[in-house]
Amino acid sequence: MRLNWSDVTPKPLWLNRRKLMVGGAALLATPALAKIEAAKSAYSTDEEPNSFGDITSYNNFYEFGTGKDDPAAYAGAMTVDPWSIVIDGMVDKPGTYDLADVVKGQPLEERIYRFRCVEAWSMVVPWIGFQLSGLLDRVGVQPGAKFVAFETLVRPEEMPGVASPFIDWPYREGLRLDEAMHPLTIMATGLYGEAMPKQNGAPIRLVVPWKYGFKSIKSIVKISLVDTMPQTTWNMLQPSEYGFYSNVNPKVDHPRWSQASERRIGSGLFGGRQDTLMFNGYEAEVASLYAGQDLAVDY
Ligand SMILES: Nc1nc2c(c(=O)[nH]1)N[C@H]1C(S)=C(S)[C@@H](COP(=O)(O)O)O[C@H]1N2
Ligand SMILES: [Mo]
Repeated sequence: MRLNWSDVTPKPLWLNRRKLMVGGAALLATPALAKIEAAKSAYSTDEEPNSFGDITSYNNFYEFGTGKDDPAAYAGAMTVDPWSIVIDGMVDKPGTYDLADVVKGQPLEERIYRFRCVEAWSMVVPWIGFQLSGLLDRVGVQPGAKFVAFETLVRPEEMPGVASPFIDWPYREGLRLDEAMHPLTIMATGLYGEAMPKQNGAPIRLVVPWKYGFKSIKSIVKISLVDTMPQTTWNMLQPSEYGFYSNVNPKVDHPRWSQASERRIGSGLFGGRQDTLMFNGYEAEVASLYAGQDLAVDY
């Protein structure tokens, strides 16, 4: 069944979003996005999605600056067409793939996921995407591959933030192969039924809903299948605070703050603090991946 985003979004939100668009702020940040049709996924939470305005105006995308409003202000300069992704390492079909070729044949779904930042705020986002496993199956993962490494675009002339050397660009992230193959792990190409806004990681980004938000790397240009644990940006910056796994875990505090609760972004109806759930509420689906691991050691 083919659904439009307005069919799968609760009406009050849809109206609210119309108002925001008419109001101008969201419109300025996200001009002329292409509509994407996608079926609603059974993996969706039934929690209320945040507004399009919240999702596109409160962002972390350090390539455009460290302020929450920097991505909405500056990501518009990023060219996302043409876009290609290098897929290399231990794969049967390595190469430089055009974005259209990466997406080709992958069933797009709307996945309404909880999304939890390590800074103890959260949102609910109606992503559009496909399972990373579908792409990995297509390029053929070779025996011996144990991890997947990802890199973001670095284009200084379009990204004012990369002039700051505090991050060793490109932004990088990684997953263990079983995490990458998990059906909850998606490559997202849009949200709210439209092509991905640039501040959210256009044209394609990772979304791993049971991990802290920084694992969900944006604007991906390289995917490598490797046999050793890859370096990741936040682990390189501060290994005592950010481990490779970075599973949402209310029982393992960040050294400088508690992870027991979170602030749901948004005002009025959707605002407020709530307890953080183990694996961000996806415990039933993913806990078995970590059987036998001490999550205080593998944080
Ligand atoms: N390339 C890149 N990807 C990134 C980041 C970044 O700075 N650069 N920030 C991460 C962090 S800390 C979070 S919380 C999420 C934010 O995603 P959102 O802006 O779509 O909510 O993106 C993640 N992916
Ligand atoms: Mo984050």
